[in-house]
Amino acid sequence: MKLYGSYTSPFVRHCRMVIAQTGLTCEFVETDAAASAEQSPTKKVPFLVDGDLTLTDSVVIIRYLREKAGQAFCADIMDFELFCMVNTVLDATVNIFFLELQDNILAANSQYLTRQQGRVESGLAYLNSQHLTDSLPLNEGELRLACYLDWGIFRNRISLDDYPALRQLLSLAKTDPLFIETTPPGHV
Ligand SMILES: N[C@@H](CCC(=O)N[C@@H](CS)C(=O)NCC(=O)O)C(=O)O
Repeated sequence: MKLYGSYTSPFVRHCRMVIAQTGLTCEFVETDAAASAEQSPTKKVPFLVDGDLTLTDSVVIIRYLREKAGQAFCADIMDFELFCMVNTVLDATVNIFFLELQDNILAANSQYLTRQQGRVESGLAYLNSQHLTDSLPLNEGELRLACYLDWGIFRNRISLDDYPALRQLLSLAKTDPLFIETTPPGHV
């Protein structure tokens, strides 16, 4: 089994966390944008290849890995709701990030990106108001959230100054040896 991705991607990090948690054997193949454009129809990372099977999205990859290890994936509907909500906010943040990085388009100059930025802000405020665990292990939605927050801070896309519950969740995640082990190079 091979997981293709970059060390910095929060989507890939979540998959790497699940591989570490489940103890499954999976080779990590570092893959840049040019390689993913050639090798995946979605032109994104992560993607996973297991024999004849190719999976092209972190959600299906995580479900596949959990089930292969005999674990449930988001059995609780509110865990799945949190997971999906984080995905929406994460996608919006990644969208803003790439448009600025690659095309120098700023949210201030784009009506749609302004809407995306608003989505990030209202999403973070809502997530901060949710009941989040104060002890390990994190559930799938909380793990998704921790991967997002750590990436968003590293990329200077978000600030948690106004969000104590999100700060607390990220601090808790950082006490997990596997979360530390999957920290992208360059993160502090
Ligand atoms: N829905 C996808 C999103 C993956 C994604 O957005 N990956 C980013 C890296 S963080 C990517 O490959 N972007 C390349 C592009 O948009 O061209 C998943 O959950 O796997």
